[in-house]
Amino acid sequence: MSRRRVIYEGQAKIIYEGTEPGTLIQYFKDDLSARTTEKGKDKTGSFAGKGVLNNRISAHLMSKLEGIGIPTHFLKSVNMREQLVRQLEMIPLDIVMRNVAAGSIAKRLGLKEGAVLPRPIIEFYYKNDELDNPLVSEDHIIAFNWIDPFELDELVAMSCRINDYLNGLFAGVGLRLVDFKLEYGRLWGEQGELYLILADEISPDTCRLWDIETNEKFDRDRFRHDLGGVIDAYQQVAQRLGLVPKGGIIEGGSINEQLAASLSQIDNDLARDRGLRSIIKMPVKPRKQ
Ligand code: AIR
Repeated sequence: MSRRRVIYEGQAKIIYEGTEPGTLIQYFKDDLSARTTEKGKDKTGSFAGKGVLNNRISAHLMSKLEGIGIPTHFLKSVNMREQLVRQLEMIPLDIVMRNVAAGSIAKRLGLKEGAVLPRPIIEFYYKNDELDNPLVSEDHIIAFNWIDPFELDELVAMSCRINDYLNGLFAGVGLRLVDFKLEYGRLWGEQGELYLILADEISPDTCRLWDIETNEKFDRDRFRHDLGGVIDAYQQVAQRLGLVPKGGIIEGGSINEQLAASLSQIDNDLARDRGLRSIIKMPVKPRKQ
C-alpha cells in the first residue's frame, strides 16, 4: 500500500493529501493537549476512541451548518477516523465566540466562571506558536493585512450565525455552549472569485460544553483540570447528538472497533451540490448596445 503524503501534523489531527485535486484527508487522532498555565508547556494525553468521536461530531455539526447556508470544508466521512475536506488557503486566526465567562477571558478580566456574558463576545487570536497565539484586535488584523476588511465582515457575520445555531442545537440536547473556536480558509474560483469557508473541526476539543442543569463539563477542560472521565464526556456528547448507539462504542477505556466501523458515514452532499457564494463581487460587464 502506498504511503500517503502528510501535509501537516498537529496535536489532534493529521492532514494528508486528498484523493482528488483540491481535497485533503483530515485524520482525527486520539491524542489531546491542553495549556495548563498561560505560557507553560502543553500537557498531553491520549484517549482511545477520541478521534472516532470527534470525527463524527465534527462531521455532523459541519453538515448541519451547511444546511443553514454556512459553507464548510467538510465533504464526507471516509472512515471512522478520517474525513474528506476541501483544500483551503488557511487564514491565520483562531476565532473564539463566547456566551458564558470561562477559561482565558475569566482569568484575564477577573470574571466569575459561569457568568452569562451581556452579549456574545467574539475574539481573535493570531495563530503563531512562537508567540503563543496572542489575542489581537480587528485593527491588528487589518493593519497587518492578515485578512481584508470585507473578509473580516463576512467572517464575523458567519461566526455569529454559527453561534446562534449551535447554541440552539446543543440546548436541544441539554448542553450549554459556553464558548468555542472556529477557523476559516479561502477558496479561489476559476475567475478569481473568493469564497470564505469554515474549516478545521467543531468538537469537544474546540468547544466548552456544560450540562444545562448541572454545569457538569463535557469537553477538553476535563483533561485540562484533571477531572477524569474525559472519554465518557466526549461519548456523552456524541450520544446526546444521536451519533453513537445508546450503549456507546467505548467502554472501560477501549473502543469496540467493529461497532465503530459499522456506524453510517456522514455525507455532506449539500457542500458538493450547492453553488458557493463569492464574497468578492465580480465586475459587471457593460452590456453591448
Ligand atoms: N480553543 C482555543 N484554542 C484552541 C481551542 N480549541 C477553544 C477552547 C475553548 C475556547 O476556544 O477549547 O472552547 C476558548 O478558549 P480559552 O482558553 O481562550 O478560554
